Amino acid sequence: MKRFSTTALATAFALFASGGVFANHTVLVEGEQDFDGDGLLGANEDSDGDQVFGTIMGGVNGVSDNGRVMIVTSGRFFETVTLAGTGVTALEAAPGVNAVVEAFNGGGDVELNNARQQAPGIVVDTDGSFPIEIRNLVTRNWTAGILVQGQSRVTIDKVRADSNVNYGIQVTGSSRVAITNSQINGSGYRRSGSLGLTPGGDIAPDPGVGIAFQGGSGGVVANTTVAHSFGAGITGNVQRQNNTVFDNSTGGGNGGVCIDTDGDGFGWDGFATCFP
Ligand SMILES: [Ca+2]
Ligand SMILES: [Ca+2]
Repeated sequence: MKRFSTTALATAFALFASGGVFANHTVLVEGEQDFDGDGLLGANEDSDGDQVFGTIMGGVNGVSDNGRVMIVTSGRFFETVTLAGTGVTALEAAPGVNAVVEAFNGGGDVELNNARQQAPGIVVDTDGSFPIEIRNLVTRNWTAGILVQGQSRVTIDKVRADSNVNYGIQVTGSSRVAITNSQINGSGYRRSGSLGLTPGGDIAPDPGVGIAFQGGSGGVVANTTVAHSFGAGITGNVQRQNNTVFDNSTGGGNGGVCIDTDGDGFGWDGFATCFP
C-alpha cells in the first residue's frame, strides 16, 4: 500500500473514531482499484465492516446526518445513486479520480443494463433542510444524468454528463440548484449496445435537453458547457452566467438558450422564448 493511502485511511479512521458510527463523518469508496489493499472490491467491500466501501450506495448507506462520501480510486459504478433525507451532505470523487456513474456495462447482464438505461443515474430528493454538493463525477447513458426533485438544494460542480437520452440534468419540484464548471454534452444521443439507437431506434429522446429547470424550480448555471443536445441546451427559470451553449436544437434554430415558459421541459414549443 502506498504511504498516501495509509495516511488518508488514518485520517478517515480518525474521523470515524471521533464521530461515532452514524455521525457526520467521511466514508471512502473504492472504484475499480483496491484502495485499502484488502483484496476486496465492489459489493464485497461494502460488507466487511470497515469505513471503506465498494459501491457508491454502500458509502451513502454508511453515513447519516450530513456525512461525506469520497470516491478515492477511479472506476465505473453501475448503479443508480439516490440521495434522500439528511444523510449525505457531499458526494464527490477526489481530485484526479475519474468516477463514472455508468448505466451500460459492456459484457454485463442484459436485463440489468436495460433497466439502468431506462432510469436516472443520480437522484437527489430531499426537503431542502440540508444542502447537498455533488462534485467531480461523470454520469452517462441514463434517462437523466442527474435528476433533482422535491425541495432539494444542490450544488453540482465539475460534473460531466453525456449520452443521457432525456436530460443531462433535470431539476423539478421547488428545488434550488447551482450548476457550475460542468460539461453537459450529447443529451438525447445514445448508441446503446442493448437498446439500440437514440434517436432513430425504439427509444426517442424525450426531449433530449441538456439542462432543464421545470415546475417551480430555479437556480443558476455558470461557467458550464452545454453542447450537442438533441433538444434545447438550457431551459427554464435559471440565471445563466458565462456558459458555452453550442449546437443544441431550439426548433427555431436560433441558438441554444430557451426560457421554457410553461415548464414542460420543451424549450422550443409554443411556450418558450429562445435566443442565441
Ligand atoms: Ca478494498
Ligand atoms: Ca469495506
